[in-house]
Amino acid sequence: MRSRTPVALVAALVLAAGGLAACGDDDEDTGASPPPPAAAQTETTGAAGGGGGETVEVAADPGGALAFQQDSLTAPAGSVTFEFTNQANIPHDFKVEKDGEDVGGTEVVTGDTAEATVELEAGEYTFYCSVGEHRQEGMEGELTVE
Ligand SMILES: [Cu+2]
Repeated sequence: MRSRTPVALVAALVLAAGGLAACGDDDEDTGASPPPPAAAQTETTGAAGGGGGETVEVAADPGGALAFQQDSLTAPAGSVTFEFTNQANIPHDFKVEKDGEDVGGTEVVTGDTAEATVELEAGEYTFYCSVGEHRQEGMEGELTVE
């Protein structure tokens, strides 16, 4: 007389149920800056060979506030391309400064994007908007190059 209890089947179900519970590590939140709202820009990794250099995205407040969406930026030393997005109806640009001297930046754009490639050495920089009083109104931040 053979036992036909489907032991294997029961075991499979138990395993499956157990597996479902095994997710959800608590990731540590880095806190600080709020995530840019739906800046869903897929990074266009220019498949064009060579070129090198990193791309850093930065955006002005799309709602028209005199602010960048980023308080601070980080970039690797070397050739860095800043992709600046200004969806607002107000002209802005993106400038990079070190020790009070401009080292590069984009043209002024309104409802558009602009790019600037800047050679950066490790150190602390400031980025800002050079239009009108925008910088004084808060359109500046820290750029750390490492
Ligand atoms: Cu501005």
